[in-house]
Amino acid sequence: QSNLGILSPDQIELAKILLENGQSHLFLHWPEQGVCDNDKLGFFDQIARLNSSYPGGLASYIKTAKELLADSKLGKNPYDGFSPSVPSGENLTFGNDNFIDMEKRGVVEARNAAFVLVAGGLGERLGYNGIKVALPRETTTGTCFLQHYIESILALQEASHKVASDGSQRDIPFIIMTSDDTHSRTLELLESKSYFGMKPTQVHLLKQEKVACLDDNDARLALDPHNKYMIQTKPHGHGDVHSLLYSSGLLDQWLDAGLKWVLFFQDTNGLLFNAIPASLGVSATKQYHVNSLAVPRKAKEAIGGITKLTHADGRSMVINVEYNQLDPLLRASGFPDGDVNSETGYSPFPGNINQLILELGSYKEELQKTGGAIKEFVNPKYKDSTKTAFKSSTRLECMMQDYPKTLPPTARVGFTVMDIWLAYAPVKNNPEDAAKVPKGNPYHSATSGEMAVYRANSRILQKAGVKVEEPVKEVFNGQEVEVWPRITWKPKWGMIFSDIKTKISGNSEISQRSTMAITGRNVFIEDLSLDGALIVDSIDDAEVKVGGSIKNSGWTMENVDYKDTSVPEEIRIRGFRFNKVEQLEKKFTQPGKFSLED
Ligand code: UGB
Repeated sequence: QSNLGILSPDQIELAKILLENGQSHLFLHWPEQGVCDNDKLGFFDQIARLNSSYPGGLASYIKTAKELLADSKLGKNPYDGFSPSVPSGENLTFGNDNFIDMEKRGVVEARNAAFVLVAGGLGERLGYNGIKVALPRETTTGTCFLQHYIESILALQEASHKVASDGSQRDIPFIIMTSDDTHSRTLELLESKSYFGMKPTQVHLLKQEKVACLDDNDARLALDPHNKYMIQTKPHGHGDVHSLLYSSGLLDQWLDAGLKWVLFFQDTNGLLFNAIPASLGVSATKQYHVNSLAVPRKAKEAIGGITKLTHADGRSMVINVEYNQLDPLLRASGFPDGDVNSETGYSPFPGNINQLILELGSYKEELQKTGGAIKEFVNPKYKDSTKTAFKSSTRLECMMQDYPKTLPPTARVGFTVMDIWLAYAPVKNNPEDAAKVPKGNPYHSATSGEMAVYRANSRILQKAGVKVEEPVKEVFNGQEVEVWPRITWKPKWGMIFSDIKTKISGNSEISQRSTMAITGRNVFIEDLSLDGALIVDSIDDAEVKVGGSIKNSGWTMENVDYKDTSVPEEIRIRGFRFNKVEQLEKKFTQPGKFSLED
């Protein structure tokens, strides 16, 4: 077209790709050369980005979109020909001998691991204005998710170095996938907090790009309603993490350095590091290429179900079936009641918590074949039953847990089920929606996420021999939750159960109304009777014995309404705040041996 005369050869190539793939409508409104030329150049900058950030480029995106939209129009089931059944995997029980062995094995393996956090999502369901990793995991200490993740990785790294038979001291790489919505705020948080003690060279941010929106069944790209020289874009989903890792070159570096494992995790699960050492131990013992972490799942809960799919032609795979697809799949394949709880009170399909452990060698090999592209899906909202027009533009999406879909049948794909109280408490839902969750199903809110941290820590201490009083039920932001004593510790105090047990001796008890925050490393609980609030902070070279009877007015909990905008958002979304009436706070800043009386 004559009005493309200002363009460079590269830009002309891009224009050709668009024209050859049914996108001439993008240029129809373009005025003659000399008018809006800067806008036109801006358009091609964006097209170049969209083209280079997608495996196979825009032509491939449009081709796949046409195919998936045609399937969707026909109402084709992506699981056609497959019948679902309940897969078998590894079940771990916290604290038993097998669990302890797996944790120890996991610690040995940790120095051969890289951790990848997918944190490009804005969390629309939560409706929080900031980035989710900056939210406090709990408000007793105010430690945010990102800090907790980094401190957990550092604690694992240190524990792993201690048991390394060859004495090697490799730093564990930590990758964070961000997006335009989260990138700068994630970087600012890291920089303002000196990377929470991690070496900045250990941390890599990989930013995912959004993908082009589609206006109709012919996969015509949608123009931005506010700028007709821009394509409208939306997030492509967490599956982008694989192509970004592949194109970053990091996988080769890791293989050269002798790494063996890549662990993927999501932005707001405050319990996940309770599950990592043991499940990494399972991966190593079973030599799994793919290990998905799972928890018992309530039917219809908004987490995917791990399912064995067997095709009529003999193929079979163990894969996550997303929550909105599991029920229709079951109904279509001989389970007329669909996704329902069994007599255990849970769905027979374990719930995917999207924490994946991949074996690096086979992962790299697979990505070399696929370029990191993950099987996509499309979810258009049609105007009517003719399925000819959309209510609003749609786009292709992909999920990181769909990685195994392209693996050969020889791949060792397994999963590890753990107790919910130990492993899974995400913060995804806003208070209003959480209050509407059917009774018995988890709220997945800021309230339940924080309460779950206290419950897990209390139960771990109970298992280690401390008499921790049982919880009381309270309602915050319309959600009834169990309130256990507010017990927290830093990961370096104890990453695995056998380490935690070495920090506890004698007969100790903690009342339900108590708060206990341990921020030091060498803090030993011995014959402690706590009824109130106790805060112990110590440098690594101080060895502190925490014992005796401590009674004070403690920290009480006050209700806060989530609509009360005079209270900071990160507090009001949990529905309570602490009133720090009285506490025993001890700081030990010198090396040596101490007790609370010192
Ligand atoms: N994320 C990105 O990094 N980029 C994106 O484009 C989108 C998300 P959600 P979802 O464990 O509870 C998943 O929105 O996708 C990050 C699993 O698919 O919180 O609804 C985002 O920042 C589901 O099977 O969850 O559901 C966040 O860290 C089930 O396991 C992560 O991706 C469910 O999580 C997840 O995004 C669960």
